[in-house]
Amino acid sequence: MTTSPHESEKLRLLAVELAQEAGDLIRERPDTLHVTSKSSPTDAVTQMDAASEELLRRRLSEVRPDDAILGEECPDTPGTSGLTWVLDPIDGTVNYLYDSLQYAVSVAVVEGSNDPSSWAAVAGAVCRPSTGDTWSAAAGAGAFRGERRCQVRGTHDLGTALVATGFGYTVERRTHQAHVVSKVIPAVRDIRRGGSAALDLCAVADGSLDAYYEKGLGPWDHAAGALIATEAGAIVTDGRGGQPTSELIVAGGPAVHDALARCVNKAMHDAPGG
Ligand code: LIP
Repeated sequence: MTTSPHESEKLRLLAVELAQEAGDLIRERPDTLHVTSKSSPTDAVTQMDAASEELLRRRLSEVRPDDAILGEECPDTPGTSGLTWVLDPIDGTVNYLYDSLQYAVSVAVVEGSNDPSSWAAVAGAVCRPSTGDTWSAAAGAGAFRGERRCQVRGTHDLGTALVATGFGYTVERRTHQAHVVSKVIPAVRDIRRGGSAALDLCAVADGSLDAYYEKGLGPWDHAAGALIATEAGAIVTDGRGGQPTSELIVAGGPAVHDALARCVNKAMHDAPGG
């Protein structure tokens, strides 16, 4: 990575500021949410997703005009600096739609590539507007929940690990994932399904989960949370030693990650569909 520790810290502070600004915007829910769908009738998006990303993009054009932007809801913006901001304006959109607490704004900045299999994460922040919590990290400088440093749990046995996962939006994908989770449930303490990948990864970072896995994420879902979990001591991979991709993300403490990756990979191999 070519970004200096000092510059990475400045970028972390900017990511926190931007995530919190967008969090303040979406926390003030309008009387009417205008809901449309994307990949399937259950893949919801609201006007607040768009408003959040528009705010993030406008602020980045002001303070980081030479950086590229990759966001969930708007077309990519090219850049010349070598840095790319990766934005999820509302992660956990269905939770937001149902007015439950587990939704977040995720802001990350990466360098070298905008492909999650090869980018180098520089800094990131995840804001949960419903509770005012913000997790953040700069590469090599640790992970924080507010001002408090995060550390993964030291669980040593998959059989006592609390594991989160998520499910996609198409019947074929959900059928496949139901088969996979049916093999994971007997192997772990219990399963949680929170509805936000970014917050699941932050939960691994601060020890309120032991591990997390999911197939089918967008790069914006995990860009910030994966760095935060890594900086808290987690191993975060594609389940096969590489960086997370849309095929699979597996995150967990050193003693649990490999066992979970083996369990999930076998279950995915044996499950129908994909
Ligand atoms: C969500 C992810 C979650 C996944 C959901 C959805 P979104 O992102 O954060 O982990 O299980 O299906 O993809 O769509 O709310 O930004």
